[in-house]
Amino acid sequence: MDSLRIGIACYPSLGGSGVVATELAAGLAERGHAVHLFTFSTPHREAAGVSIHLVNVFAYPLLQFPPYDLALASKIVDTVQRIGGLDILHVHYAVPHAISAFLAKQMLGPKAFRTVTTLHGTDISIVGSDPAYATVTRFGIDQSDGVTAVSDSLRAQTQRLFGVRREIVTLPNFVDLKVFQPVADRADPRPTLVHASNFRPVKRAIDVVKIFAQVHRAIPDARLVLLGEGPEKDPAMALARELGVHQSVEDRGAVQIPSNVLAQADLLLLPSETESFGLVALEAMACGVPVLASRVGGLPEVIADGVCGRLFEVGDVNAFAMAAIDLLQDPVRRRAMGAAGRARAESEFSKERVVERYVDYYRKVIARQDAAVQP
Ligand code: GMT
Repeated sequence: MDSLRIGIACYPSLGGSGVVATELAAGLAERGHAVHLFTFSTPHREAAGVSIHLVNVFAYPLLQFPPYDLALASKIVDTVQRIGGLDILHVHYAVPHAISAFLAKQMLGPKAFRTVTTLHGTDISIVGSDPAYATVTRFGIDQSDGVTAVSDSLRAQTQRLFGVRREIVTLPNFVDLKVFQPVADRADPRPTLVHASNFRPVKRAIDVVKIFAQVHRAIPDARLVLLGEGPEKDPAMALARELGVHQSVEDRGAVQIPSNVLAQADLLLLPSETESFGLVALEAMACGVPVLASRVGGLPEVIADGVCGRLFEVGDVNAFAMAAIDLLQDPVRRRAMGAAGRARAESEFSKERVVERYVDYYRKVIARQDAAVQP
């Protein structure tokens, strides 16, 4: 089948939507499509074979808030005119990318591409639904030729919060099963819990430390490894000191590809307040590591409760801690859960499978007439 010319716009962030967009770009390029990625700094994950177009925002003293969305739209139009066209522009995280895509499309007129917006989570649940952006986010969603969400839960939440009438297709996140794999040898034999996140309040890093403190009381050689950076890292470390467990907490900071650390763990803790998908849970499953997570958002669609991990109510620190202690003391059950997680990652969420689903979706959107909803 013909190869496509695909533009991808995303945040270059270390986790979440930035990783999904970059991995997708690389996967599409590997399949022979011409891929152009638009973002404001070099993405953290490597994107072999992808042309990267960095957006420069012009700052001027009058502009208290330099308009990134306009600079992005301009960059897309200039690039499309230079390279001779794109078939699809796929933007990740609705705010403000769906609006930049709309603007670029208007500017290009009949020569424009079709647009696809992927909703990732906080672009709907926190940022996009804030009164400051709600109206324009709804418009951006309606004006996209295709819209996908990373879980059924996020799809339903979008319909509920925005009263969106148009079709939203669930295309889940995915994992590179060759990069995220179980390992046979452990560098450190101590029972190891891992938490990886951007340490924003929504991740409840304080709960992570409270859970670990209970585990440490029952299993004194247990350790907690923290991956990532963010506003609640310092408060979490301060609590670890207060609870007397700081010497068993290892702060590894921001790690580009967390596969080595995840694969060396016994359990992943993800006690988030809300989570549309929880990419790191899938990455841990691919490494054969069971996940203890909150029963919220899209997490139950990723983690089969009792099969590849356990799910608990948000904030139920005791339940998380008891389950962690049980599993750390029951290697047979833990390994069975880890193997089930790997099997689920292989059957449902492999990079090959999901990248192909995106290509099929692009072709469907390109073939369709009048995809966007009229205002
Ligand atoms: O809000 C964040 O935590 C960041 C955000 C992102 O765009 O990087 O994460 C969201 O998208 C990820 C990729 O689709 C999902 O795995 C996360 O669950 C989601 N975060 C939330 O819903 C809180």
